[in-house]
Amino acid sequence: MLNGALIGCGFFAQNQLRAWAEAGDAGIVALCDRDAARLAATAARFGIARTYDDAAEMLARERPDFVDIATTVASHVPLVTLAARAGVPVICQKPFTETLPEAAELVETCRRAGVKLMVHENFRWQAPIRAVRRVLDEGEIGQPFWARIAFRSAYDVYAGQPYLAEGSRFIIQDLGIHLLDVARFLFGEVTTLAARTQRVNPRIAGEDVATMMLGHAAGVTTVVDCSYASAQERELFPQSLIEIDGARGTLRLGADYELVVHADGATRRETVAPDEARWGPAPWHGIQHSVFDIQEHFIACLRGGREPETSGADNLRTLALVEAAYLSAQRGGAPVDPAAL
Ligand code: NAD
Ligand code: 89Y
Repeated sequence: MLNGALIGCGFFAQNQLRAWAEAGDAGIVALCDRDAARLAATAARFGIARTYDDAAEMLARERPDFVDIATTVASHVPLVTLAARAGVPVICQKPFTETLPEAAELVETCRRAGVKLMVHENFRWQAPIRAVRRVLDEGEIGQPFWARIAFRSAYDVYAGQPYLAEGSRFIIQDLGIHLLDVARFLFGEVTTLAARTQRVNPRIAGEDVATMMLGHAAGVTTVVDCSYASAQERELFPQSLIEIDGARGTLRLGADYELVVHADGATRRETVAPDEARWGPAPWHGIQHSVFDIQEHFIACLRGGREPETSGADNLRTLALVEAAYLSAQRGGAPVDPAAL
């Protein structure tokens, strides 16, 4: 059994703790939060007796097998550094850091300390995204040449995560980051990115709409578009809709996780929905199971001495896409080479 410690008992940590509670051979034995009320409520909810208001003290006393950092981005640099110094393997929530140089430095700090580092970049672990990847890997629609990854919603994310309304950067750093990572997961590295951003909701500080066009080294063109200002007849949060055109046919991941593959003149349909009974309550079941899966993956990597898919080093390339998007938007949509950042 691997004993973990978790820092940050806020909104999303509840999903992580639910998944840890179901894990076979790993669990959380100590919690830390600076907010006494949140700490106490979370400890009671998950029956975790050992609690701390100071992360350094927790790591020194508990000497855990890993630490799960579930705080918001501003605290990631000091907390990951702390874990690296203590020699404790780390999972850190996205966005990993606010800037690319900070992220590169943290990756290097962990490498020098010999500490495994995974960024909790979970969207690529969603069942429908894995199903899409399988269709591509099996060559069902042939060589893809064009794709769209869309996330358009008016779900009130500010209710659960009020800080999202406050930062000068919003949707690309918070949500677009997942879609950009999915684009990398499906089609490989990106050599050019052009973006345009908009703010529709006047009560928030950052952008709530972003439209990005990616050129992949493998030749695919991907449109990644996201919005939290799009009220539709049916609210589909947190579903990502995907369209892929390939040399032999097309793939469509539509509403309610319906996957339609049309190839060589024949069409097949499949529902690739996560199991609501197991992962509910809706609509968060769409994300909850991916939290379980990415945590299982981390434990398997710890035990097997493997690099996680979304290691710190891997995540630098997703963060570079985020930076490229903001830079391109600032330059009026001019294309940016993420590798040059
Ligand atoms: P939150 O503000 O609700 O919770 C963060 C908690 O961390 C707070 O309770 C705060 O007191 C605590 N904290 C901050 N710094 C600390 C420190 N140094 N020591 C101890 N405790 C500290 O935030 P949230 O909404 O839970 O978001 C956390 C992270 O999860 C964010 O980075 C967010 O982007 C990410 N998130 C990811 C997903 C996903 O699907 N992967 C979904 C939602 C949120
Ligand atoms: O914080 C975001 C995330 O990572 O997934 C959805 C979210 O909770 C709101 O955009």
